[in-house]
Amino acid sequence: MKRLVAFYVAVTLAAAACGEQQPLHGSHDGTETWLSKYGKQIDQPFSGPLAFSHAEYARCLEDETAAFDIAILGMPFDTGTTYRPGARFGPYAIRSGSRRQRASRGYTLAWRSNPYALGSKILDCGDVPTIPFDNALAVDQMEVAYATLLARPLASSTSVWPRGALLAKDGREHPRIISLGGDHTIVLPILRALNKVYGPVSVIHFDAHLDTWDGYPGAVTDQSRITHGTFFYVANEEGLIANSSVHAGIRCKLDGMDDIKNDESVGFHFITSDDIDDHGVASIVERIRKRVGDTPVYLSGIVAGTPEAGGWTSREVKRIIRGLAGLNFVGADVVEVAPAYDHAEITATAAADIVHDFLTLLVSSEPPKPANLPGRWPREEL
Ligand SMILES: [Mn+2]
Repeated sequence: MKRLVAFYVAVTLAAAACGEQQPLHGSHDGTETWLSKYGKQIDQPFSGPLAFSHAEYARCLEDETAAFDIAILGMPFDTGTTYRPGARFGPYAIRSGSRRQRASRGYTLAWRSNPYALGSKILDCGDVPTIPFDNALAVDQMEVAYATLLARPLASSTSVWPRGALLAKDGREHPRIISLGGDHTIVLPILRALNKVYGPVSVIHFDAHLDTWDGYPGAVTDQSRITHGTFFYVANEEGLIANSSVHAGIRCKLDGMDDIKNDESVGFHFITSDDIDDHGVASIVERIRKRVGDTPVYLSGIVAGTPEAGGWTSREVKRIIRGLAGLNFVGADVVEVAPAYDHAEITATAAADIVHDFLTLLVSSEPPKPANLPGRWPREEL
């Protein structure tokens, strides 16, 4: 009862603080403007232009004055899929899934920080207008776009990631990009662009599939070798991947153990989806950290795409991601969100949430430490 009274007192006080009830017949006298009466045009979660988390948006490829430390970049390319096309609508879907996110409400208990409030300028740079009729042309467009943004100066006048300058071949700190796919093929042009800045990078690859196959039945031309299941093989042929890469969550069917031998020759070790039950999150984190060490790391995360039963939950993936903070991340992506197969936007919402984790990951120097938060279980009175 005491609590109920306190609640009503609080509600009454809040109502008084927020102004008076508007008369039902209307009160506009013709002189007040929106700005004078209601202030800024702040988007509701369901209103406003479609930028990631209502962030500032620029057409960065053509606007050379657009400044950022971390860019969100859409790559709506989906003609490298072997099964379900439709991820060209992924950037749209992930941005739509992010509409309940915003910079002023970016603090999470899990990280105990807000990535938008730690000094880095985060900008939604729009989409690469990939051509849907010619994969070779589209792959080139994505590489040129990525390289263009990588070459931009930082928005911040001081360093936001000191290790970045040490890792780059030119000794300069480069911006970092979180790409929204698109099918997984987009990683090949991304690795080509990153290679020119950092040399070969380790890849942490969250996926059911290896994506290191050397071809696809009937794909007899050079371009048709490049698919969302073969791009790592091609990347290794081109010397883009360090021999310290790792897959996480593997559970696909294989031709046999030759696939694993081939995978190892491409530069990967792997963690299966069952390993989370046998070894736990902490061991998986430790194994990934040990594998990539202090090399430059590219993080690639698939959310849906070609579905395989028995995968990790988004909660498990989020915990692993948090454990990876402090590694030398030079870029990241979320790929294979195809909204046509996404019931009630659950995949797009998860993908947008993981992008928020990636943003926090890029601005965090170490994993969040467990803390006794007020009210957190276990507490005697609960
Ligand atoms: Mn994949």
